[in-house]
Amino acid sequence: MRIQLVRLRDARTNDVLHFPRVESPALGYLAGFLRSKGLEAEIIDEEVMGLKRKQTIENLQCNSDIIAFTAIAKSQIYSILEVIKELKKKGNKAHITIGGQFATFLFRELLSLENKFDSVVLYEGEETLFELANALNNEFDLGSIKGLAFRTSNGQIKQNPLRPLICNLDSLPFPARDTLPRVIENGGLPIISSSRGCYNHCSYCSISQFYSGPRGSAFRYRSANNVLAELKHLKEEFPEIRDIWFVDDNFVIPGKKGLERTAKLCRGIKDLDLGVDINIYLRANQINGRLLKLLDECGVRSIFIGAEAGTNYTLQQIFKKNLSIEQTKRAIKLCSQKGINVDPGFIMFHPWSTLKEIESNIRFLEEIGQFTLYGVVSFLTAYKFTPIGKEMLSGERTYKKPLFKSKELIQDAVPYEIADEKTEVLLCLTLKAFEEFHKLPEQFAKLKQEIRKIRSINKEKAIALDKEWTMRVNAMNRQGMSFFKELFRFIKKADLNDKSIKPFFGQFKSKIRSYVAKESGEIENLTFVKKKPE
Ligand code: B12
Ligand code: SF4
Repeated sequence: MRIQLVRLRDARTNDVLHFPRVESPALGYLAGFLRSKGLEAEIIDEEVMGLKRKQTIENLQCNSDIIAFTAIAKSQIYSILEVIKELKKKGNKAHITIGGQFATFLFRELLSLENKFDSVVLYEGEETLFELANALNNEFDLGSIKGLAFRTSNGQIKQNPLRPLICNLDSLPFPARDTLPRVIENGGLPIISSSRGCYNHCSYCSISQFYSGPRGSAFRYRSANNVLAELKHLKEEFPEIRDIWFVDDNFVIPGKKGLERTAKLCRGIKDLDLGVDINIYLRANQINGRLLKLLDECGVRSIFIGAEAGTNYTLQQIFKKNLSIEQTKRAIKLCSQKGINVDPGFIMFHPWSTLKEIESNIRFLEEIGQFTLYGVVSFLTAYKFTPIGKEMLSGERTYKKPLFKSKELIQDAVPYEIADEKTEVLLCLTLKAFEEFHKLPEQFAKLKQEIRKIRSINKEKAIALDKEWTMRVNAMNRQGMSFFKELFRFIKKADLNDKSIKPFFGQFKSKIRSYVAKESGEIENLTFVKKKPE
């Protein structure tokens, strides 16, 4: 039984500075699990492996029994559909399945597409995919596989009972790292997943929905010893790694037992002396001086904190964040004092935004002094399967529907317009004006990858360049904010029927264009990435 596990290339996230190129932990875990059961599993990661679409299709035309796709975003689905179409045209007979958050929540929409997916693996995939392989091998009935939804031969969609969540994460084999050498070569970094799920219920987030679907604890974590063993193994196998990204939604676990585990893990990492910088996610309310000392000592250099809003009303009543902006401010201040970089996630616009609120958001971001362009130019995606999306769809929360219906094949989010007319205009103009600006984070992301690459060759040079990089990125973010404020001030005063909007916007865009051109040239001129003559 041969299974191919596939991630296709896709438009990257705008937050390229926060999200470097990485492996797919999902495929790593699935491959590790299947191999531990004696099955043949191959990972095909189009982006990491640098495959052209044609090559991916050729790779998939090799008589495997199952082709299994992963997807976390709608845009990936379109690529997947394109590939399946090609495979079917070539007479490929493999069973085609898909898994992951997106596929789980939208399994009916996916299975109702004609001649595309044979099945969808719902929620955690390891055991279900293994059982699917077993069933296909032995011609068992798919109806007996917990956690599977499938299309019958006459096109009916069947959903089997859900499979409970894996209760002991330590029982899983470590993820396969097939693609890590390429990721490192490209200046990316390895991912560690030391827990699954979350104990919070923020209204815009899919995580708590995903892990509260099946029976079992919605938040589980691996023991400190198990994580340390993986880290030790990883460093032995890949001594060149200099950074690690823990993708746990909350690196610090609450409660007495959780905090003990966190402390044990941090001390263990310190003792391993890995010589790596660590990036983590934390909630602001968990941060205190004692914890920061622990984190600092084990090498944590960057913390992503979901700040999300600049007013307590939005934070608590709309985003249901169970936090206050005062807690966020305090947490960020403590991190800065310790010299730990903070990346505050932020959602500038949402369906009920007003100009007054945008003004408070600007004030908040300027006060904390840490913001990213991605956060300044951001808006809520109200996924259908999140609490806020469900409330909008059920009418529990009223919102302004757009005039025109979307013709998209798959609708993963609730389309909306901001009810306040001026704020809607501000969002539209912001998105348009900043289209050009996004070129800079892309360039900076590439530069960061180059810096990572030279870290093992010339550490001192890499540190100096990293400083220069941080300075320039901060300057770019400040400039981005300054442009945003200029647009905000104009819209606040403007009469929307006034003819002056068009000329102002034309000038504004060309100002952004010249800034981007100048800055872009300067980044290019940072000579350390000079190419060798051919
Ligand atoms: C690492 C990460 C990334 C990485 C890599 C993602 C990847 N998988 O390739 C990068 C940086 C590229 C990324 C980008 C984005 N991400 Co992201 N990302 C994450 C993060 C932090 C961790 C994911 C992870 O590795 N988890 C650990 C693994 C083991 O779990 P898993 O992926 O869920 O996989 C399990 C199951 O889902 C299932 N499964 C998954 N795939 C498959 C496939 C098969 C065949 C089977 C059988 C099973 C299966 O089995 C796995 C093992 O049990 C999550 C948050 C989270 N905690 O999940 C967000 C998250 C997945 N990202 C999210 C989003 C929105 C994005 C972006 C769209 C952001 C943006 N606005 O641009 C982009 C999408 C870019 C793109 N088109 O690819 C959302 C997804 C929301 C949704 N659709 O439901 C999440 C949940 C964050 C959030 N709370 O909002 N992301
Ligand atoms: S946003 Fe973060 S804290 Fe909130 S539910 Fe999602 S993962 Fe948990």
